[in-house]
Amino acid sequence: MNDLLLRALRCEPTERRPLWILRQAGRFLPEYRELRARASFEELCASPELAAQVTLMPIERFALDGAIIFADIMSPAAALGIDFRFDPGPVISNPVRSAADVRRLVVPDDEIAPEVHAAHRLVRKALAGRATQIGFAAAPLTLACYLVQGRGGGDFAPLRAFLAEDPRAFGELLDKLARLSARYLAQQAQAGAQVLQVFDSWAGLVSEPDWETHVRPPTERLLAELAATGCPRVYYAQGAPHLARRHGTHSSEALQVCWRTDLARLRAELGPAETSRKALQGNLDNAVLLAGPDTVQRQARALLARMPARGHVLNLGHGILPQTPLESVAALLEVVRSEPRAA
Ligand code: 1CP
Repeated sequence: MNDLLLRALRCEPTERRPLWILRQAGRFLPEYRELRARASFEELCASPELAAQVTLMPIERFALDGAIIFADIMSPAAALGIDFRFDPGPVISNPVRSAADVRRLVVPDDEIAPEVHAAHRLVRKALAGRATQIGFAAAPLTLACYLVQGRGGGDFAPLRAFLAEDPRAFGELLDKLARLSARYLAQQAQAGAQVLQVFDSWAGLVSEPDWETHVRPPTERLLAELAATGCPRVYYAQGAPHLARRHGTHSSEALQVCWRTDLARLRAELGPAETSRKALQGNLDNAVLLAGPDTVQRQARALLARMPARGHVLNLGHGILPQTPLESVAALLEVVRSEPRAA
């Protein structure tokens, strides 16, 4: 059984560093593109069999140490009564713009996005312990970005305006989204997820004081609620180096940051894995993989040389780009497999 990722996230010793890749179950894989030529993204997500098949694609090809379930951060939003489609990112037809809109959102008690849990059950069987299974959901702030602006792009000015104008309604929105994600992630754990990752892709939009006052409390409530699952919790913050140390104070077992943060310095600031019990995941620049296998190996070896192995999971700083050559991923694998030291 491969439990490297689980052990590394708990800051236990491992024979080598685990590796998995943000957005590994997607468009950089020719087999995914082939499937997408025959079925829409929505169709893949709606079918537990197809979603399970895509989840396993990067494992079959590269034997990575983590298998992230194929779904989207929008998957649980339908349960709130949010109406959306993908083009190619989420486009919401009824964005949340007022206190009245927030009040109308009801977090359901029953199963949220049952198709995702069905996919987890299929993956758990098919994986047979070859990799650790990862469930995920959006952090409250990141889901709110899409719900308020109605789509991705720019720096989510409508969201920041909403926070400035009506902090109480904004707080209510984040609170509901935290409860939605907490329930949805606990259900994923029941269905087979062994690690729970919370994606805060737009964590860097807010200032330090706004984070402290308006964002940290609901995000921490979500993470704290998940402690009962027994799964290691990973909080991922993209584009937020000004908040990295504060993100280190969350109760999650692990923190993943983007390439802008010096991971080794963050490790020094948080303290060694052995005492801080905070694992770090990341944070190779996803663009490095476009430069080909030699550059990948040079950059990855440099990161490994600076970053103590204990409690480190090698990953990218942001999602793998669709045009990434397969040879770059193979080169990255070779780096972790040939590292001489154990943690
Ligand atoms: O095939 C296609 O055309 C659809 C593209 C696609 C895919 C493959 C979307 C639309 N979502 C996904 C799957 C997805 N999304 C996964 C599955 C596992 C995997 O790819 O390995 C995951 C983990 C996500 C997470 C996600 N979706 C995030 C957080 C991670 C990150 O990259 O920061 C975000 C912000 C989204 C929103 C989203 N969904 C899809 C797109 C293109 C986007 C980005 C939209 C934007 O520009 O803001």
